[in-house]
Parts: sequence; C-alpha cells; structure tokens
Amino acid sequence: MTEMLALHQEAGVLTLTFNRPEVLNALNNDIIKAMQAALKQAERDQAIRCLVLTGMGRAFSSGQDLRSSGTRQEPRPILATHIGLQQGYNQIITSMHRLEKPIIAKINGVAAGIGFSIALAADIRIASDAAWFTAGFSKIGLVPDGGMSFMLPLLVGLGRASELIFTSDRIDAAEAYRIGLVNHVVPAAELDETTQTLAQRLATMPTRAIGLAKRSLNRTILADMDDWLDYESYLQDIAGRTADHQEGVRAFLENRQAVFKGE
Ligand code: T3D
Repeated sequence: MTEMLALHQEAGVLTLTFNRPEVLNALNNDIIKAMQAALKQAERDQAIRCLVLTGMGRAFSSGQDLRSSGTRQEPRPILATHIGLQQGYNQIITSMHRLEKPIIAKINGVAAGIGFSIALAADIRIASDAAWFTAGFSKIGLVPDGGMSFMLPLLVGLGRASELIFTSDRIDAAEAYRIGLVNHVVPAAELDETTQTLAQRLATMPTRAIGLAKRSLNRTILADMDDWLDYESYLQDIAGRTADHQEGVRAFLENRQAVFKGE
C-alpha cells in the first residue's frame, strides 16, 4: 500500500484507508483530492454499495497536516482559509452526506480535528477499543470545522459538545459509546471482521431504498449543512488569522505547551 489514500474494492464495499501512519494520517492536499475523487467514483459506480473509511497504523486521522503548510505560523491572507475549506474539506463532507449509499467509519485509533469531523460525517461509527477522540481545534486556536459544530451536538447534546470542543479533552472509545458518539466498540483484533460483516451485509441490501432512507434521515442535515459549512469556514478564517492560532501551531511543531494570550 503506497498511496496516501488507499482504495480497496471487494464484494460491493469500497474501503478508503488514510495511509500516512508516520504522521497519524494527517491530511494534506493530495489526500483531500484523492478523497473527493473516490467519493465521486462511489457515487457513479453501481457496483459500490457501501463505503468504509479507516486509517493505517495507530490513528484514524490526526486532522489537517500542520507541518506541510509553513504559512500557518504567519498571518494568513484574508479569506484564504475560507476558500481553502470550501474547495477542500467542505466538499468531502457534503459528498459524504449526499452519497445515497451507507458509509461506515472504522475508527481504529485517534480521531482529531477534521479527522474527527470526517468520522462524524459517516452514517455509522464502529470504534476499536484502542480508539480515542479529541476535537483538537482549540489547542491550536481554531474553531471546529467540517460540520463538527453541527454533528457533534446532534449526536451527544449541546452541553457535552460544547465541553469537548472548548477543552479538546481526550475521550476514549468506551466514553464515546456511552455518550452516543459511536455505534459500537469492539476489541481492536475484531474491528476488521465486525466492520466487514456489517459493510458486506449493507452491500447486499436494497441500495436504492437504503439511499433513500439516508436521504430522509439526513434531510435536516442536508437542508442546513451547506450554510453551516460556509459559516464555520468564515469563522475559521477569523480564527486562522489570530496570534493564538500561530502560537498554537508553533507550539505543536516545537512539541511544547502553547501560551495563549486571548488575541
Ligand atoms: O486552517 C485550516 O486549514 C483549517 C482546517 C483545520 C482542520 C484541522 O484538522 S485543524 C486540527 C489539526 N490537528 C491537530 O491539531 C492535531 C495535532 N496532533 C495532535 O494533537 C496529536 O498528534 C494527537 C492528539 C493527534 C496524537 O497525539 P500522540 O501523542 O498520540 O502522537 P504525537 O506524538 O503527537 O504524533 C506522532 C507523530 O505524528 C509526531 O511526529 P514525530 O514527532 O513522530 O515526527 C507528530 O508531529 C505527527 N503528527 C500528529 N498529528 C499531526 C502530525 N503531523 C502533522 N500534522 C498533524 N496534524
């Protein structure tokens, strides 16, 4: 497996694997483009009847790659973040919600930042007992994006979502299950089999009916999501130009605690 996003199609199930384990599957432009293309392929190809998203190694995804973009440590041009999100992650999240085929997030390890948001955009989440979650954005002076500020309260309630987003505290798989964030938690050794069994079962069901049911279940989400993603991107543009964001990224890259000044 050499691609940064590996595709494997078998028995009606397309599995997409984030494949940069050395950086905990941090997402870069190549992966974003590959994922957009894979989602288009999933929409067009009638032989694909279920999608599985997962990560290679000990992470699902650590979110946006904070090393690949040096400009992050300097003030960014106005609207650069907004446009970047609109052309990148927002299209992925929208395609996931609009795809009239079931999507399972197979969460093998840590899910952070936009990696967490992508897991939230799946229809069903199955976590290994080694998985854990951190919103992560506040640790680098950002706001949630990729629809997290919509989906997290929907799943776990506003109070819990607010705390998880403000603090970026780590929660393990058992806690994620307890608060309704994931559908199932299974021992790490059983994650592949449990997910594959459900995915193959879904892939042999009446795909049109499942797709229409998804459309119905996601009706509110679909009605609001475009506006929501646009608004999150606008807020991220503001947060992305703060001194605290630059300090947060610098601190992460220097492996030290960030010193935020509220600016
Ligand atoms: O501006 C915009 O474009 C808006 C879009 C925003 C989207 C976002 O996703 S923002 C959020 C970005 N993600 C993060 O802030 C999370 C950063 N990572 C972490 O906080 C931690 O790595 C984790 C909590 C995910 C895991 O911690 P831990 O202790 O298990 O692992 P680690 O030692 O921190 O990481 C292992 C390696 O992966 C390490 O590299 P090294 O030292 O072994 O060479 C680390 O630097 C690298 N890594 C982890 N996450 C990222 C990363 N490298 C680049 N980008 C990352 N996101």
